[in-house]
Amino acid sequence: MIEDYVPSLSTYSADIDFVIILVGVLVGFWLILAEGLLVGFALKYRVKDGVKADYVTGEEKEYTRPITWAHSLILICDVFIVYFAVVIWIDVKQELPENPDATINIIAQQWAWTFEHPGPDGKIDTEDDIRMVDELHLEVGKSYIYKLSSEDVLHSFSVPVFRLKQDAIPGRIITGWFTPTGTGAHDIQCVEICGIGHGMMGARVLIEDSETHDAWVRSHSPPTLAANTVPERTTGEDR
Ligand SMILES: [Cu+2]
Repeated sequence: MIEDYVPSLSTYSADIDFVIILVGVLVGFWLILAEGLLVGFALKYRVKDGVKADYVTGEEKEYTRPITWAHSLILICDVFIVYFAVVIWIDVKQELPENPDATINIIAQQWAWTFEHPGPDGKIDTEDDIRMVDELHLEVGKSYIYKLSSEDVLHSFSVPVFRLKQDAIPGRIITGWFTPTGTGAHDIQCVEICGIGHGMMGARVLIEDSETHDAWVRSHSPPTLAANTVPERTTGEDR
């Protein structure tokens, strides 16, 4: 339903959609019922010639019973919502993959995103890291841990196709995860008002198959390392 508008491209995006639809259906049902009764009663008991209005305190059993029944049923709906919300929250926000395939650093600042990807060695925080501004490159099917930080003010890292939203807080490094399940180029947004340029703080996530991703890593590895793979030059050319 929701994926017709925004593709669902992470292992947990369908779960988030499920909770959104669950809340929408349950709340929608009670909204329509309550508004229907309100309008129905307003019409049924509208002013009539010769009929004096009654004053009802609503404290009598016959009046409190239907309210108690409706109240209890709504509380049961709440239990369902809270149960699914907590289970999914734990999966998305509390637990991390045990053996992630890669770690990336995400640095927010007014008004751009810097993404640090592992270079050819596959490890982050090493010399061959690939730094990109407003461009996040991922490989489909790989599990990623991200370390999110902010250089200045509050920002919020949002990837709609992953159904992921996480605040970036200055002075803190926030760890989270995702596993992309489909390829393509999609939006990244900042969803926390962070200054005059907030609206321009968009970026792209490029989810690639392994061949394309490997080629991208190779083409962005630092020149010193790339030189190691090139046959040695003769001394004549060096001069
Ligand atoms: Cu921002």
